[in-house]
Amino acid sequence: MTKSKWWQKAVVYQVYPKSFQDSDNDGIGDLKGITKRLGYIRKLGVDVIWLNPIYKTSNIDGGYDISDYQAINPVLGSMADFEELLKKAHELGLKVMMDLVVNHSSFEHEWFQKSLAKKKDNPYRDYYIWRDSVNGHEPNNWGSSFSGPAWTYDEDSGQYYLHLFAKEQPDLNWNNPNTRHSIFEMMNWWANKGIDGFRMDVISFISKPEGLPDAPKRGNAPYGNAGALVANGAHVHEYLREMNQQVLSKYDWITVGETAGVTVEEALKYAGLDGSELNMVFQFEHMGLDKNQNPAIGKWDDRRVSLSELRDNLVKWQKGLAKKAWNSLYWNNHDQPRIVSRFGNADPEYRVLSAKMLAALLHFMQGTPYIYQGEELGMTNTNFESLKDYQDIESLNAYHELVEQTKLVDSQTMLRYLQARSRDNARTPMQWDTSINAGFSEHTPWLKVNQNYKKINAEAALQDSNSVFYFYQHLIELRHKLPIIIEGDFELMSGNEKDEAVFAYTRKLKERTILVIANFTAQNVERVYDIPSSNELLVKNYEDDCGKKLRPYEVKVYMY
Ligand code: TEU
Repeated sequence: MTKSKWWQKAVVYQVYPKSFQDSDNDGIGDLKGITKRLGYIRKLGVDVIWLNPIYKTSNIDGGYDISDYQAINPVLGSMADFEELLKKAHELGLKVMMDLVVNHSSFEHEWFQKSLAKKKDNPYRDYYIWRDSVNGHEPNNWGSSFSGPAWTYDEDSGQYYLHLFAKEQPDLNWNNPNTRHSIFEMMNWWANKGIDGFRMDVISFISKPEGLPDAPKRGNAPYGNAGALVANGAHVHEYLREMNQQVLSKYDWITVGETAGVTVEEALKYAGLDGSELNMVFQFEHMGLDKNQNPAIGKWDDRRVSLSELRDNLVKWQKGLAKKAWNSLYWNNHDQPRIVSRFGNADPEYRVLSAKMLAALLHFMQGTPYIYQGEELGMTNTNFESLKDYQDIESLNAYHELVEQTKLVDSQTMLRYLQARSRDNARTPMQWDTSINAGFSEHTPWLKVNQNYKKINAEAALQDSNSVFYFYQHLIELRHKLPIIIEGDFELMSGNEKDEAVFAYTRKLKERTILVIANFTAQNVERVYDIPSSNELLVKNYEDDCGKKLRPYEVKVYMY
């Protein structure tokens, strides 16, 4: 491997601004709140903060509906607050990565407002994707990711516009060179502010297929699955190479594409080590393994993933990108339920053990790790009992579509599915201490605080040397210290391929080996691995080492 780049050695911490820290007691987190907590993030030892969108927004999808790319959402603060945050972060040695949402804008964005006028010489019409109706219907059968059709009719101009997400999120037309130019200009404007990179929202969707044909339906779903058809479109790599030339190549940035529908083959292009497109991508396959077996129901379920399936997938990505492209490593983000509840065990007896096991398993793999706020505390899913507690557009629309319209799921079952998979599980306020609303705000928070905050909070974690927090801190320190974690070759332990309880792999660099052994179950199991005797454990989540016996959720990392 050639000399590693800084972002290959880095660890990223994701902040969902609305839910991190409220500084003005309106119940919504804000930029000043984040600035106030930079010391905490620094203490964890990460290198980069990724901020979910903080721009002016119509606020129907947690800020992923941007109405002005160059203005700050006033609810979160001002441009001066952002500059202060950036300056303080840099003083602490933390880089700041912004969210770039340019598959679509908000319907309130000036470009879309101008686009509405259907005049022959309207230069903005073609910034979005407008089509005539076909036989009095939508131009094709595509469904929106948030339920319903992906097309909305505009009475005044007599055409439909495309929105792969909510109707308030019209898709930008990347086919139009002027659209691309405006986007690149905006990115350069942020570069001048001194930011350190971009996470690019659904960037795999920007090139739509020629002629916009119907998409295959999943089972008896009401609409065609547009995502599958649109992902990795014919021109996406061309557009990203153009972006790279016009913007990215000028800066020493970190860039990560959120690439729903990405395959290993495609990732080799998006995230190739030649640097012609992006640094890395978020793949989604391991987040879809526990989806419903009825494709029409999609992600909604509460079943557990099998270890074999999870391992097969992670190994495929480790091996598939090795020496050719770069992985990102994540268990959580603002769209996913909490990992300790999902792949671990949130029962008080096992919560800390399983959170540590999952952390170690991921952090010794090759790639850049991302930690989502609260993951370092072992925060769990919420247990909202009523639909009224949810705020997320995806969850609410899915409930209406699946329970009320298509009746594919009954209401009790759907409430269980929401508890298991709703995006709101990630978005409940950060748990800082035992004071009112977990120290997030003195005002009632925009989304209910998880009731377990008296036990699970940052203050308690910082006082407990055995906490999940210090475990993550240790993993980050090791990554910064040991090149084998960045560069070592990944290999599954032989015989581990079908093991339903234990995941065991090695990393190797020159004469050195790291061996990771993780028990995914709440049972004692025995496994014998051929390792040199008298080895000190580099990382462990129990006090001692019982040799071949692995206790519930035990993880052991040897280096020899
Ligand atoms: O998510 C893109 C995406 O693929 C989602 O459909 C994701 O799979 C889903 O939320 C999981 O349930 C991005 C953002 O991360 C998300 O928050 C936005 O809502 C979405 O784009 C639209 O901008």
